[in-house]
This record gives sequence, structure tokens and C-alpha cells, in this order.
Amino acid sequence: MNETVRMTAERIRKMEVQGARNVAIASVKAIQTLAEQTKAENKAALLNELKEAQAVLFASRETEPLMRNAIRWVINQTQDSSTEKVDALSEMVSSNAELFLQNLEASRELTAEIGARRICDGMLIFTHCHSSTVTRLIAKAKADGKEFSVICTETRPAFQGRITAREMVELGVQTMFIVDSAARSYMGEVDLVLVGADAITSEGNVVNKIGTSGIAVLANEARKPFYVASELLKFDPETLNGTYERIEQRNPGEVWSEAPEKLFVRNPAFDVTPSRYIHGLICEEGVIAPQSIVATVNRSYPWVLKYA
Ligand code: RUB
Repeated sequence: MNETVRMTAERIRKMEVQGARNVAIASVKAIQTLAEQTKAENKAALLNELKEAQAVLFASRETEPLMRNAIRWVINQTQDSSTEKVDALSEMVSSNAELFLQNLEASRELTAEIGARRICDGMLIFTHCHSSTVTRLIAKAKADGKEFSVICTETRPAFQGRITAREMVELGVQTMFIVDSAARSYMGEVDLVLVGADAITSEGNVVNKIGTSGIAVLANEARKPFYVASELLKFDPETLNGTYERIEQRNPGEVWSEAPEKLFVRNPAFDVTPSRYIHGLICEEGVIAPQSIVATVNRSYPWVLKYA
């Protein structure tokens, strides 16, 4: 097993790499390094190495279709090539990985540009967890000269909300930080809820950090718009064939490290927000209805549907 791939999977598993985009980027870079370092003597051996790396990276985090779509795309371009020469194939993996990362960055910029238009002066924006897509969007609105404030939750048990809070403060955005259970107390003051996504299902439901669906229900109760900012490639094609998105269960010790023996602590990393609570999905194709996800993915990335 390539050492970079093994270490990357380990870092993802240990949560040293967080957030769907960062997980996908780290995985694609690991595949790129493998291709650059391979000692494979023929195409079949190289493909075996790539498939082995794919399996290890896929297993590192269950709820990450962006990573799966990214790796499959990079590897399949090579598999489908008529070339048999290992050097040329390795070069192909590396340049396709680069191309994927550039396109991912461009998608985030477009998503940020589109979403920033939904932010107006004087707004109070509520967010949960840490999404690099959401913070990029907020940074764009700020760079456009808008003045607004943000509430972020601490996001138990791993406190990713602290990353968001720090980034907001560094951007010069007035920021309020609350415990997760205070969400309802402040929802009445909020103008817009904005969260990221780990996965989008064929029905337009969104899988994101645990607690997101409760916040969506609170937004609905308070009649506040709830938006998800996400690249289209977080769509999970396997949900089209009926497979449920798997929800990763994390170490109970994150919740209570010295819990009494025999106490059954559960620690799901994500939950599912039904599409009916989502006003819009802000993505590189615009602000779309979550229910139109399959048609939109089919228009922009038809190859993804092959993996259904
Ligand atoms: C992170 C999380 C983020 C999404 C989107 O959870 O739920 O909202 O991954 O992030 P964890 P991004 O910290 O457990 O990975 O927009 O950066 O892809």
C-alpha cells in the first residue's frame, strides 16, 4: 500500500482532515502522489494499486460522496484510456487529479458568487458546524462590501463551530457563538440559515453535520429561509438505486470520554434534512430546488449517474 494513501486515510479517519471538500481534496492528492510514485510494471498492476487505494480511502469516511465521485472520475479516466504505457497512464492520473481540483475550486467560487447575492446589508445569518463552502460564500459577501452578522453554533461533540467562529472573526464579521441547544432561542432574530452538505440524495434530502435537521425544523417553525451551499458533486448517485446514504457513527468517547460503564453513548456524525425544509440549494449552477438535483447533475456531470 502506498504510504501517502495509507497516511491520508488515517488522517481522514482520525478527523485531522475535516469537511467534505477537504476530505475529497486530500484523497485526490493522495491518488495523485500514488501515480507519481508507482513502480507498477504494466497497466493492470497500476489499476490494481489505484483500486486498492480507492477502497482504503472510501473506507476512511462513510458519508462522503464528493470523495467517491472524485476518486472514481480520476481512476476511470485512466481505466478507459487505450494507452498501455505506465508512464503515460501515471501522467494521466496526475493531470486529471489536477484538473478535478481546479474544477472543484472553480465550482466553489461560482457557488460563493451566487450565494453572496442572497446576503444583504443588516442580515443576521445562522450557520452550523464548519463548511468551507459556506465560509467562502460569506467571505465573498464581505469582500463585496456587505455589512452583516453571523451566529454560529459550537457544534458538539467535535466543536467545528469554533473553526467557523475564528474564520468569521478574522474576516471582520460580527459573530455570536452559542451552544447548540440555544439555537431555538435565537432563531426568531435570524434572517437566513446557511449550512453546507456532506451528501445530497436523489430525493434532494441533504446529509450534513448532526443537528442540521433540527435547525431546519426550527427555521421552518420561525418561517426563516434555510439554504444549503454545496457543490453538485456531493450528490450521491447510489441513492438513485435505492441505497440509503450511510451515516457514520463516531467514537462514543468524543461525547463523553469517561462515561460510566454500561452507558450506551451514541455518536452519529450526520443527520438528514428532508428537502421540504430546504428553500434552495446554492451550487455552481445557481440556486436550485433540491428536488431538481438529479436533472441538474445530469446536465452538468452526466458521468456521475453511471455510478448509480
Ligand atoms: C463537516 C460538515 C460540513 C460539510 C460541508 O463535518 O458537516 O458542513 O462537510 O463542508 P466534519 P465543506 O467536520 O465531521 O467533517 O463545505 O467544507 O465541504
